Amino acid sequence: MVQHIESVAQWVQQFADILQPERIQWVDGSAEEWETLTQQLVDDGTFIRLNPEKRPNSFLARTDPTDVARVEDRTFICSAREEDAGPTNNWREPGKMREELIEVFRGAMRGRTLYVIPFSMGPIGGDISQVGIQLTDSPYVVVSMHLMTRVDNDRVAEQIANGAEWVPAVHSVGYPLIDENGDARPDVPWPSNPTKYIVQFPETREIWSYGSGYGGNALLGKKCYALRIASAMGHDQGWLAEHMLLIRATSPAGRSYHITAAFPSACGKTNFAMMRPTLPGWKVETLGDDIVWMRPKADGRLYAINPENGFFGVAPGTGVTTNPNAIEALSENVIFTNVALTDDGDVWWEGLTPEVPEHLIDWRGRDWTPSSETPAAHPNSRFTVRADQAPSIAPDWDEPAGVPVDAVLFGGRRRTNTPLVVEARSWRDGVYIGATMASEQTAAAEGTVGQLRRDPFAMLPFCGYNMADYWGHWLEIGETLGEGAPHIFGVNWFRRAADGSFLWPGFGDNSRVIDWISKRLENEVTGESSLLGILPKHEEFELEGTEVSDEDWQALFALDPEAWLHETDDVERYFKIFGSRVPQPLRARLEELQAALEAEANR
Ligand code: GTP
Ligand code: SPV
Ligand code: MN
Repeated sequence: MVQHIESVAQWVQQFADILQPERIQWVDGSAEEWETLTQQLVDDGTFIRLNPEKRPNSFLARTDPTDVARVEDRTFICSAREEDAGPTNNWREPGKMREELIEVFRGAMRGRTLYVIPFSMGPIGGDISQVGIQLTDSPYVVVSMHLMTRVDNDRVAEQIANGAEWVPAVHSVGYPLIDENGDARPDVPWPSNPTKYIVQFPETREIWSYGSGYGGNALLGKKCYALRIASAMGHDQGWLAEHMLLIRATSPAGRSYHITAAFPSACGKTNFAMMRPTLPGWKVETLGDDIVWMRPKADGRLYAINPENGFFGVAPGTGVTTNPNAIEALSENVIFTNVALTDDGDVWWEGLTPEVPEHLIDWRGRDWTPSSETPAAHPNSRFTVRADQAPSIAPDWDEPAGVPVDAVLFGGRRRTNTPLVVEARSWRDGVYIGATMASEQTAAAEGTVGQLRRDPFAMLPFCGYNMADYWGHWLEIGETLGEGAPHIFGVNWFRRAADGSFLWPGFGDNSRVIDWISKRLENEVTGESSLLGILPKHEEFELEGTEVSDEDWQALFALDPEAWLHETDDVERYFKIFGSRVPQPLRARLEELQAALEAEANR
């Protein structure tokens, strides 16, 4: 048991002295623990138990309306030197931040239970897996961690006893029930604090989170560990931690391809990962929907695992037509957060069904009818469910060895400019596509929805060190892999026609893009050379069964050199903020592209 491991026991005691909880509970991940804690959450008003006839063992939580998404401006990377965090991260001097946080944490758990959660990211003991221990005062976090990670006291203890490095992660919602004078105050359904801190110490591999109970702010195995801390570990140790989905696509000929794809938050990872292909004969199996860890292995290939155990998916837009696999996965044992409640005790959100219920209780607990002016579910409302409940899950999805990656996709939400699909001519060009990705902002984080921002590798909020060094790390991994490296593609499902409609049907029809990619991997088609890379020829691409017209096809790939020169100017400005740390090969690619675009514009 982890409580018998000296280093763990000492660390827990050290924080218990600061946090001053009423009691300590060592979490074991058992079914009984789930039963007890979910019932306690119901009794305390945090959870509403959904109608068991409709959705057994499932719950709805409504958060405080000020605690609904990741808080990027309160996310800090505390490396010893500011330049190692880089210009895209909020940096704080580690010593100062530690002092500040200890004061913030002092007494933060008065009157509450401190839960100690031993967990593994990835199958316990796997050679790409890693363990951690999270402290939290939120039972909502404990039961969410049950679904999202492998919580197991004995087996994690065994790993640590055998010498595994473990990441300490401290979390408090920052709502003590007893103040410093000893006076009690009542609890609320969603305790949180207006002041928030999401803090990573990448060099000492520590996570300290305060003030939020929501998603990536509070489930510390996810973005904080599996991306921010793990990306720094990967940089030091020669592997990659990425904001990517992972699938196996099998062609009508029975050939399988492992594909990862980095899309920014709320840009289609979960949907792509659970796709039902519309193209006859194709099969897609889900391995992961948000994060992958990848390591080059002795055979010269890049192997990937999904370090998570569940899906924390965007609810709105998830429906029977768009993502039937997700809908089936959600039939039982689900935690829903900030969706609407139906009159018969079930859940609803925009896009779940074509018909809109006559009456609902919205995510804030208010009566809602179709004439209401606000959405019934929060745009960043989510479901939390175990991965193995998806009918599309690959039978070997939790094999510790991982799968060899054939193709890596980079894509954002772009109304203009970016083509449906383009293949990079080389690893370098692929890294350039990843490094210069941009996307229109979504509701997944605080900020202005719709605003275009650079989001390199979909890692802008998640890279635990200097982004330019991260690009360099990708270039080095490419060198290590050589011939065995996956092919890299840029994709964009979100290009719009002049009338504002999507040019591409998306969802299951994205299998058509996979089909073309597979033909490129097999060298069955040549594609067509363009300034940006290799584009599909019309006749190489399966469009039958879609309503994509010749005109739409042209528009999906239209390349306006003037608009692209604006794009490369913007990249030039963006690279400048990283100074001399931008790897030379990426500068060279930018210059090449600029020269080619200028020549094209002057033709
Ligand atoms: P995070 O979990 O926040 O990282 O998001 P995600 O990348 O998993 O995005 P998700 O699959 O949940 O999709 C987000 C939104 O994009 C949903 O509203 C989807 O309906 C929409 N979406 C997903 N795929 C497509 C697509 O191919 N075309 C279009 N037009 N919309 C899509
Ligand atoms: C994202 O924003 O990319 C998410 C949600 O997956 S959260 O876990 O809250 O970061
Ligand atoms: Mn997702």
